Amino acid sequence: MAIPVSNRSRPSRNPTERLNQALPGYQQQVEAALDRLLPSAEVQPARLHEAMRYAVLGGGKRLRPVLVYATGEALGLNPKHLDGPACAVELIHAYSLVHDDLPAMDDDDLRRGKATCHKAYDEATAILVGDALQALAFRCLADAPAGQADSDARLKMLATLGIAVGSRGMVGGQAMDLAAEGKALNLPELEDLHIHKTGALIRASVMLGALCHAGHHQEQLERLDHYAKCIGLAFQIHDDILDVEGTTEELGKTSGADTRLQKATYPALLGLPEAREHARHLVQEALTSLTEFGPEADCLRGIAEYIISRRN
Ligand code: GRG
Repeated sequence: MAIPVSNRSRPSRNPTERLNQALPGYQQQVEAALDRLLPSAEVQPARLHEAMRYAVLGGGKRLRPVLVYATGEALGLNPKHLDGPACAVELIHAYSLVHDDLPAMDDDDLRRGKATCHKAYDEATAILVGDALQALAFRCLADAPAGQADSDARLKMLATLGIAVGSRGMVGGQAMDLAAEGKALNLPELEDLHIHKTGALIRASVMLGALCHAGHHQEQLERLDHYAKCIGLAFQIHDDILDVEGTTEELGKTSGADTRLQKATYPALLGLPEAREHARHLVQEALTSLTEFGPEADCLRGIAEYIISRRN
């Protein structure tokens, strides 16, 4: 079945330009929505709410919410109505970073250019921050604006996110990562780990955006899903490269942490040039998945390019 696309069905000359044009607006939109959603630091328990706001607001690239808005844009939805899923994926992401930084996991002091949550507050508070952010993500997916989604679509979105971030998705990937420390993984094993740990939430971000469109159909979902799978893996490969090449100042987190923790990474396994080439190949595959979409998918195309050219 042919995918219905607008009659302007050609990408514009420069998807990066479209992304640069849209990015600040989408970042501000999700920041404002998160600010409204998170309980005020005046509300009891005040210290917990203050720490939740500390972990979420004022930092990060907001890649996952931007993917929700950009997918909506590709399907002709008004991004103004997508704050629910956009906030949900960012809240899950923020929770994963807070927990990942704990001494029991990666034990990091710096995140998004400032002290990690357990350093700024304490370990017990950081655990509770992660728990509460995760609960808030599902609540807001259930009742905040979500495009044209009816109750059935909402249920599908809740299930999609639940699967993506649970033991068969992100948390499972984290468990694989911890189990792999100090061990030599081969390429398929490393890929499997990252498809779960980092890729699952990126994939869910695109899927949630697509499920907000009442008229979506299967083939469209499959192409978007393949796009998301490819950019998710490319994102992680580039993250591994930045861990080797970037400075702590640029990254806003401790560079070289993967080497310190003896993690299996793409550069360690393939060498830097081949890791770079692998990421580029995945981005090309992601772009090919969008061939049937017109210029309305330029923001998604721009994101694919951005993922392997970013400096942090
Ligand atoms: C459930 C504890 C737990 C962890 C899940 C996502 C994850 C597994 C851990 C995060 C650790 C990490 C640094 C993974 C590498 C890829 C990644 C998710 C990087 C951070 O994402 P960015 O670059 O961060 O989008 P910003 O700060 O820009 O939002």
